[in-house]
Amino acid sequence: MTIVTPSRRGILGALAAVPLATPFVANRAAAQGVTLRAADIHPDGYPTIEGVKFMGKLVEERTSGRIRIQMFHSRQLGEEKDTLEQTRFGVIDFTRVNTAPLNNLVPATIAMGLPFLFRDTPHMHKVMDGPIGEEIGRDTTSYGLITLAYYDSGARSFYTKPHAVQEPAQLKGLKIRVQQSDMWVALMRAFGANATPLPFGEVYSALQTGVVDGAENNEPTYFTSRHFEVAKFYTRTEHSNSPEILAMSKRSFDKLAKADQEIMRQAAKESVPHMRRLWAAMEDEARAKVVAGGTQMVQADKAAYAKLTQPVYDQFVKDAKLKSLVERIRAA
Ligand code: BDP
Repeated sequence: MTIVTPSRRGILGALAAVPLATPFVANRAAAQGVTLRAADIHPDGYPTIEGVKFMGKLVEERTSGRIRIQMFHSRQLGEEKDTLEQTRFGVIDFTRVNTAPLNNLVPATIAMGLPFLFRDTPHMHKVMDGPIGEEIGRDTTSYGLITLAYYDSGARSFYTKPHAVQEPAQLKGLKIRVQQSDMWVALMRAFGANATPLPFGEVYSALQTGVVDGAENNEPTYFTSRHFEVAKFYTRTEHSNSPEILAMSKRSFDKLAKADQEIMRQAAKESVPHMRRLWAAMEDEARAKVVAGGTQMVQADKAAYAKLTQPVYDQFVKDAKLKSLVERIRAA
């Protein structure tokens, strides 16, 4: 008898709800076209989704319709940890995730989320668009993932239910949801909060029912997830600028002809400026909407937060590779 645990049922259930995928076989692709599946947890219209759709349009044009990309948004294929696993094993062809769920799998990705490491968005772009981004991207390959692009994710800040958290001392005793990454758990501890790792889809009800007192994210996500309805204080700590990764399953990638692989890489690359334009507009829009919805925007004492982060660096930037990445990111 197979025991189906709730989480397995979740994944299988999600897959069953989706139209049956055409098995991806290269010669079949040549003969009748193939539809590749992409997963994202965000709702339709979110800049990451639009980035991948833009890429899909280019791929379809450049392969004369032989290869199409179908986007499954809004967690239709599961939470990020699930879609990452499924992408690694070729069940899904692409997944767009934050760097955090990759941290425990691909250590180099930790560098991208470290607190206060990127000075601002231009600094993050410079690093991710250059040799460091390429180097970290290469590292995902041995885990079955081809990194095709880095998308923007702005800066992450706290949002809380009971009060704002201008000073880290105000986080004491608060349960704060974090992404499922050891580095993120350690960071919350360093700030003095109680870390509660949860999948993204559980955060709204966790906030509502008091399982957590707060979470942290960029403004667009705070808005589109409607978390602003249940946590009204948004304190600008801007403690991390961890970007998003668009990864393709290596299994799916390897089945493509060389020329099609190149089309895929190039289309993903061209989707980045498109995504970034949408992102900048979305940040402004989200800020205005949450304030109109009753959010109090508060400026944090960022220096006080930054001062507490050394233990995270001591714990996670230990080997030569991470040390060198951090040094080079700082110098960029
Ligand atoms: C958002 C990222 C998404 C993460 C989410 C989270 O775009 O990939 O899943 O944060 O906090 O900003 O889980």
